[in-house]
Amino acid sequence: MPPGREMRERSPLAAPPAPTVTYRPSHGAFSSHTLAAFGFGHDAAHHDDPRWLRVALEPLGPGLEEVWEVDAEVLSGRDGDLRWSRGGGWLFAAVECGEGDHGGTEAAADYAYGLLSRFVASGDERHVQRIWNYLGGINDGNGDDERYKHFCTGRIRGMGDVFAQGYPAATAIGHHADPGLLQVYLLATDRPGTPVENPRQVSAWRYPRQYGRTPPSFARATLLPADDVLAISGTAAVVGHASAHAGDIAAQLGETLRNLDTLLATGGLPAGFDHRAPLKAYVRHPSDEAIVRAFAARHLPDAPLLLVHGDICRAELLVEIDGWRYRG
Ligand code: 3EB
Repeated sequence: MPPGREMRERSPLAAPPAPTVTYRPSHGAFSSHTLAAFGFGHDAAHHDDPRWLRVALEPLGPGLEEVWEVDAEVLSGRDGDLRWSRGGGWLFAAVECGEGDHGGTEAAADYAYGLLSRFVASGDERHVQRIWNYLGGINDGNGDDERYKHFCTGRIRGMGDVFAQGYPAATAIGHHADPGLLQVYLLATDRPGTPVENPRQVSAWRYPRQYGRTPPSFARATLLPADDVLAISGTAAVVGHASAHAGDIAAQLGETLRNLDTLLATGGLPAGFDHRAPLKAYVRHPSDEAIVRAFAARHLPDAPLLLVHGDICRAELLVEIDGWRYRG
């Protein structure tokens, strides 16, 4: 259990509504209620707005944009490598940096998490619910020297005690852009959410030593403070602590769906992913796009789906899915 989790308290005040997350075809405009918007890959638009992030993952198929909207006016700004926006009790913050400027993967992760954790601690929205991490060459290096493992060590050092309420839900994926580019962005709010674990899986922070010196620090999902949205971490074919179905994309997709369904049930959400449940599939081999789309058409027919080319943090895993499930 992460530090301090038992001390989590519930606010008696009504929580502000969670951001809505939608996908749209490219070329959308920002509104005053836009908390953040994302383009994917090399062809994504450039906008000089702190709320805009070009994610270093190439879309497979149509290039969509992802938009987060809140029910309030949004303020935004920049501070060195960090950009932020806030409104209605919600905060978006993002750091992009070059590993070479910080002396490597571990130091860059420490730096990015240090900037984010100090920034989060300085405002009202200090409860981090969800965080995404994209780094290059995630599976390069052997054993304890794999770049993902160095990332995990730097991440926990840079986090400090800002995540003492319980780890946020997270995604960590390898990109194929500039190999030294590290992108980290988060969603935080002004009151604690509820971490949700998956009874089919060992909690990541309890992974045994074989997976690295520093276990990954994330929750499988977070029930956002109004208790009506489940923010779901990157979910793959991990059962217990082991990877299942090495090299078998179809079987990994089936196992991933069982894990996603289990998270909905454990979080108390209705079964199934409806038209308001945007999902993102990270696919290691672009040649698997058709298999992933056919699986989604059959088992997740209503959920908006964005496919991107990304490497999962264990070399034998071929696909990972994350997303959101709104109650109503
Ligand atoms: C797993 O279940 C797959 O290091 O932040 C999924 C989601 C995974 C987040 C992270 C890693 C992370 O262990 C990998």
